Amino acid sequence: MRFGFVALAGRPNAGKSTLINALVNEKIAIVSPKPQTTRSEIRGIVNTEDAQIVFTDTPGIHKANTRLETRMNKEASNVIQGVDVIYLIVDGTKPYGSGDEFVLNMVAQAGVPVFLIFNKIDQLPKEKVLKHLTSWQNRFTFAEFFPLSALKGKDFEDLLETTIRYLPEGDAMYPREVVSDNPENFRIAEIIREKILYLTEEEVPHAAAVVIERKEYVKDGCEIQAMILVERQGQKGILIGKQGSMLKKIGTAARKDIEQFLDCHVRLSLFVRVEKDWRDIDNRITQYGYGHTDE
Ligand SMILES: Nc1nc2c(ncn2[C@@H]2O[C@H](COP(=O)(O)OP(=O)(O)OP(=O)(O)O)[C@@H](O)[C@H]2O)c(=O)[nH]1
Ligand SMILES: [Mg+2]
Repeated sequence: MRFGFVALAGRPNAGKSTLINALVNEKIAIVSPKPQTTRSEIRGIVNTEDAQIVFTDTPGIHKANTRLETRMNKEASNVIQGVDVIYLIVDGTKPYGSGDEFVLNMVAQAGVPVFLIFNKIDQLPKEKVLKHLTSWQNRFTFAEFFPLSALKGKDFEDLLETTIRYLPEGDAMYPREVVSDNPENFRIAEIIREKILYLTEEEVPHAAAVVIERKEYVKDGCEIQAMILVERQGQKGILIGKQGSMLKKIGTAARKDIEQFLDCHVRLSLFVRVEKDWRDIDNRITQYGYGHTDE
């Protein structure tokens, strides 16, 4: 039996969360076209006949402008330090560029095998694959490389089998039926945040935090009350929308996904509150469950 940890690391928007969902075959991490979607580590567990792999999705590493972003980067670097293998996930549609250097150095310093996961090949013309791949391989000796599409790909068996060869002997840490160990309320809050990321623009999605204030199972389903925190009055106005139209859209989209996740009928009430500059206040960031905490 083999057991080990694998970190999914890379720049924002590379497709890390899409890949962890594909690997565990369940949507455990939210995904969006906007950078900096993931704010904290998300564990996903894969079992084969003779191995258990604990994958950890991490926030995309980027130049931080707020305390929240600093803590997101720290979360990623912290996860990278304690794993057996790192997947460096890159957007294969672009060749290696100067913006990739920081992340590459960071994963290289961890001193464990790094797999180059060359993602989004469904969008890359065949004649460019080799050119872009070579631009990466010239920079670092990757233990393995896998060109793939996290979004369209179906068969990740080869990737899993190769990964297992790099893991030590050991016993499973999680029971076989566990796919993710993130608390249920956190996953519900993340589903709501995903809809905000899709439906709003510019600063609004990045300034939004979601907290579940009440969740109660009743005889015909589940009642959930969630609070969306934003930094400014203007952002609150945008989130609520004309006669509550935006909040209604977010609520309807989120409710459908939450019903699927909890497998029951859901009544969802959303509220919006201004928590001025929360992204620079450590206590708030911790309270909402984002980024790395020192203690
Ligand atoms: N065409 C294509 N799009 C992809 C692929 N993988 C991810 N995407 C898209 O890329 C965008 C970003 O995907 P995410 O999985 O959220 O990226 P991430 O690396 O987790 O981003 P952060 O959480 O912000 O660090 C989404 O719109 C995905 O649908 C792929 O293989 N092909
Ligand atoms: Mg992500």
